This record gives sequence, C-alpha cells and structure tokens, in this order.
Amino acid sequence: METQMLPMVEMLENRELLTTVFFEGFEGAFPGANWTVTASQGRTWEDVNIRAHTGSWSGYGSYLNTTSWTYENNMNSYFERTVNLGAYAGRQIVLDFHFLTNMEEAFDDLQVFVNGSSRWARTGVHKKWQKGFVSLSSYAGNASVTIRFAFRSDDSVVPKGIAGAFLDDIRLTVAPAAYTSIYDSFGTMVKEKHTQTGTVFAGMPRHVYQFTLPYEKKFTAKLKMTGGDADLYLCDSTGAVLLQSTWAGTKSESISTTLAAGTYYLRVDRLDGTVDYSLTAK
Ligand SMILES: [Ca+2]
Ligand SMILES: [Ca+2]
Ligand SMILES: [Ca+2]
Repeated sequence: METQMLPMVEMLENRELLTTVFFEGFEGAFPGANWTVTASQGRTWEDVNIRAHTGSWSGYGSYLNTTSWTYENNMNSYFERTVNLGAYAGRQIVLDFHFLTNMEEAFDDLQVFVNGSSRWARTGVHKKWQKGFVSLSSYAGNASVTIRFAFRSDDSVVPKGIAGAFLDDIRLTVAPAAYTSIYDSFGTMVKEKHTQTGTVFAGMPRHVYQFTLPYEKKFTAKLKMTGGDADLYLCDSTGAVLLQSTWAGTKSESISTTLAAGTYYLRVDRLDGTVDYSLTAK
C-alpha cells in the first residue's frame, strides 16, 4: 500500500488580527493610572464584585460602600480616559462593552461620550448583560480621543433593589487595515473543524475569513446568529461569490459544496441589527 504524503498543515491559530488599544475587565486595580473618575452626590464609579460579565468584578456607577447598592438623585458620575488614535487613520475602530442596568426608565441613563458628544445611551432596566457598541471610526487619526462612561440620574425616583449601572469588559479595538479583505484566517483546512464567533453591526458590517484547501475536498460552512440578520457568502480567491446563503431574519445560513484546492473566503455580511454569530467551517 502506498503511503499518501499529507501536505504541511498550518494548524489554526486563534489569530487576533484586531489591535486592542485597551481592555478594562475590572479584575485589576480600578481606576488605576489610565482612568480618571469623577464622583457625584458622594457616589462614584468603583470596581465591585457583586456582578460580573467575566471574572468576578465589574464597574458600578454609584458606589458608596459595600452595603449600599443604589443611587442618589441628581447624579452625574463618570470615568474617562484619553487615547491616541493618531496611528489609525482610515481604520475601523470599535468600542464595545457589556452593561447591566436598573435605572428609572426615560429619566436616568448610562451614556458614552466621545470628546464630549453623546455617542450611545441606554435607560431603564437591562437585567441581563448586554453588549454595547460605539463606532469610533470617525475619530481614526485623532491624537486625542476622550472616552467617558457616565451614569446620570434626574431629580426623583430611584428603582427598588440593586439599582444603577454596571459595566464590564470594555474594549477598544482597531480592525486590520484591510479588514474588508481579511478579518481572520482559518489557515489551511484539512480535517479539523473551525469555529469563530464575532459580531457584525452598523459600524463593522462585514467579516471575511480566508482559508486554503490543500486538495479537492467537501466543504461545509454554517452561520448561526442572534440579534439580527446576517448572510453567508463563499468567495473564490478573487473575491467573486461562488455560493451564498441569504435567509431572512435570524435563520441559520449554510453552504455545502465540493471545492478544488485553492484559497477561498467566507464572508459574513450584516443586513440589520447587531448580529452575534458563530461561524463553523470544515
Ligand atoms: Ca470583570
Ligand atoms: Ca430618577
Ligand atoms: Ca440571513
């Protein structure tokens, strides 16, 4: 029996082609050297371990002491930091974070300000951790960008129970310069199954994954999603679409075919919503 030589295989590295400008998970010292915190009505943003999206700690916007988990009227407590985005002209830049709130609907809020302008706001009750996004692409190339998270209340009504706003896993990332051509790579695919999770939204509507097949092979890709509608495209080495799966809504997309040896791309395109997806290919 002849022994078949297998080609050299580049194992999948979970290559993060995004540049992380900063990450705050509240697991270390807070505010530390990078954040400036401004208290209000005797309460302030502080790291606390009664809620966490990951790890044990999150940021709480109306901290007084470890027995008081509520807020005062007329608050505007915030924390902020200034980053230099001068090196990233023309790039896609995204601020994402997780939040949890119990605030008076319509009158008290959690906001993100960028260089003094409100870029994101939520009010009311969000009992489960949710992901927030702000595109900072319009600040790409700007050497001084101040990002502020603010908890604010009006002059009456505080909800019962643990009240206020929590934040965790704040991340500022810059997409690769050519993110529309390659977002990440699955490397050379032989038998292993690759799974990649991500989020496409208005500020970053397309993720493209490159992969290479060393020989002709049956290929399947599946895209599962929540939060909105995204579609899945299989493209050849020139970017031309070979196959597509474009169901409406959050219905999963799938593509199955036989492909010749070569380089291909899988494209996840957002149609609407903020779409958390899981892409599996084998
Ligand atoms: Ca945390
Ligand atoms: Ca209020
Ligand atoms: Ca779809």
